[in-house]
Order: sequence, then C-alpha cells, then structure tokens
Amino acid sequence: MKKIGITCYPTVGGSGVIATELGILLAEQGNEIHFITSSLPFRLDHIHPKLFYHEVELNHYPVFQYPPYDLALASKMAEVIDQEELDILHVHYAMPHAICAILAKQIANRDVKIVTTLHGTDITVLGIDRTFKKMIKHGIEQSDAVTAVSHSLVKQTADMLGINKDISVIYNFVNEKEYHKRERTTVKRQYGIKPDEKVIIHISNFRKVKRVQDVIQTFAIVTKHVKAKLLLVGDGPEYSEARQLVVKLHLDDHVLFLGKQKNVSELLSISDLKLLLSEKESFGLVLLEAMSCEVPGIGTNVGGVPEVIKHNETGYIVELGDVEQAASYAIRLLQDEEMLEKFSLNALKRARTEFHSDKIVAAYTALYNRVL
Ligand code: GMT
Repeated sequence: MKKIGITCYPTVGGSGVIATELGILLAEQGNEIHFITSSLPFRLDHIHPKLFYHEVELNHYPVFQYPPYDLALASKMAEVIDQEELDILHVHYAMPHAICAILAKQIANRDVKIVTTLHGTDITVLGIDRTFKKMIKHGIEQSDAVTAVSHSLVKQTADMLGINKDISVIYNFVNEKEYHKRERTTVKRQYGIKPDEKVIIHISNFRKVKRVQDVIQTFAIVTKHVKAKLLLVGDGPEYSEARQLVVKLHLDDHVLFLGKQKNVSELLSISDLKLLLSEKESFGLVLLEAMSCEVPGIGTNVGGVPEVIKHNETGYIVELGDVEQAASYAIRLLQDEEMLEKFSLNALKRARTEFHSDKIVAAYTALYNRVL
C-alpha cells in the first residue's frame, strides 16, 4: 500500500479525467490517494475511504497583482507530503505542476518521489512561448520518473527540449464501467434522430487546434450521400464560428449543438462514427472513449492519434485538413453495415486489450515501485 498525492487541473479535459480515474482505481486497490487540486476534480463524485481531497486555497491579497496559484499549490503539496506521509507525488503536466512538486519536495521534510505525466499541452505551450523551455526541461529532468501518453509525445518532447531523460509511454485508458455501449433507442428519438439516420459525433473543447470547421466540412460532404445527423458536443472559443459555418452550409437541420455534456457515453451509444480532425493531439482520449462504446473513429495523422486508431481496422487516418478523404472514408463505412459492425467490434476489442484500465494501472504501479 502506497500513499500517493495527485495533482492535475481538475477542470481540464482528458488529463483531469485520467488523473482522477487513476486515483480512484489505485484507491480501489488499497492505496491511499490524496488529490491536491484547486477544486474537486469533476469525476471525483463518489466517496471512498481511501480517497482524500486537499483544496489549494487562493487568497486574494491586495499587494499581489496576480493570485500566486503555483506557490499556494507548492505550499499545500509540502503540507500534505509531511502530514499524510506521502511516498509519491504524481503530477500531471510539467508546467506548472512538476515545478511546484520540486519546490514542495525542497520545503517538505520527507523524501517524496515525483512522477510527472506529460499530456502534450506543455509542448503546445512551448510552440507559442519559448521562454518556458528551460523551466519545462527542469521540471522533467528533476522528476524521479516521467511518463507520456504516446510515443509521438516522447519524440516531440525530446525534439523540442533536447533532453535525454528516459520517458516511459503509458497510454491513456477509460473507465470501462462507464464507457460501454448501451441500448439507447429512446435517446435517439428524444434528439429527433430517425431510426434510419446515421449519427456522427465530435466531442471537444472547441479550441482552434480541434479544427471543428473541418468536422463540419466533412459532414457537409457525407450528408449528400448518407442520411445522417452530426452531434457537436462541447463548448469553447470556436463555438460561434462553428455555428456560423453550419448556417452558411445550410446544415441547420442536420447538426445538433449539444454544448457541454456529462454523460458522454450515452451519446456515444447512439453514435456510429467519431470524428477528431485536430491539428495537435498527443493522444485523443475522446477517440478511446468512443472505441470503448463500439464507435470507430476517423482522426488526423498528427501526434498520438495513429497510435489510438488502427487505420483500416478500428477507423481511418487522414492527413490534416483533407476533408474530402475523411468524408470518403466516412461514406464508405456508413454505407456498409457489415464493415461498420466489424470496425465497431475491432474498436471495442482494441479498447479492451491495448488500453484496458487493468493494464494501464499496472504499468503506473510498476513505475511507482521502480522509483521507491
Ligand atoms: O486537448 C486539450 O485541449 C486538453 C488536454 C488536457 O490536458 O486534457 O488534452 C491533452 O491530454 C489528453 C489526455 O492525455 C490527450 O488525450 C489530448 O490529446 C491532449 N491534447 C493535446 O495534445 C492537444
């Protein structure tokens, strides 16, 4: 039994989900898990005697122009390391969380081990602001162990930072109890989708990198050949642009903007195909969530996406921006029931083998044992 502190951005998409689900599974295996975050992680919605939550409180002192979140976090980490006698501090993101963990370790009285998981966003930040390069590098080099969610991210990190640090690839996973296909004919009807219409789904935070416009353009071609509806799930900076494009392309009756949704597995259960046409994606957790609900995906040849989708088996890979190719694959799949069923089952099988939570949690546990 280990005592593990976990820090993530509790409200940020995939990385927050992975950190929380991992903590829950580790607690179920008998470890004591202490979340140290600015708010309750959004998936931490049930009680368990081995799960604890320590809130990083931010006081707004008039002398500080900006509230010192990073310092408040480091201070809280140091407090929890000592009080709870943590063995490991597992942080998600090198910046700022690994940096905070390093500082906390220096302040605390215990020799806690720091494990850092990279989700890709640090590297994206670097592409925009090089001033953080040395700090991110420091965070990675000073961690006792570093993991990344895809081989592509390991390579990208090494290329951009020029480091030799050994980074282990531990893929993402989903909670299989939550992500599985259910019979949801009523849900389909409630959304006004006819039984003979296919459902294409896109889920994201509508950031520019997600290229929601490409999803809509792809759908515009598909809908000329296949009776279908497009579900757009999520919200973010590109939301109104996306709405305008739908109106411009006269797709209003075929595209449903659902905003942020909690029970995504219910929506995946009525979906036939998932589109993720991002320009940056270190893994693409939403693709795995879809696969786990028997939904094949079409994704771009960027980052870790080709490590998740097996081309021509669990979906298709297209070049960035190639909406014609994406549409052609979608039409081929949606018009061939037999092939669609085969791809759906392949997707499920891959989700339950390569990315099974048992396998991933075992990999993290082995890594913890190695550093201790
Ligand atoms: O993609 C985002 O905007 C959110 C970000 C996050 O921190 O959750 O996602 C990153 O981590 C996910 C979990 O490992 C990955 O599935 C996403 O691919 C990755 N996003 C990018 O690399 C852009």
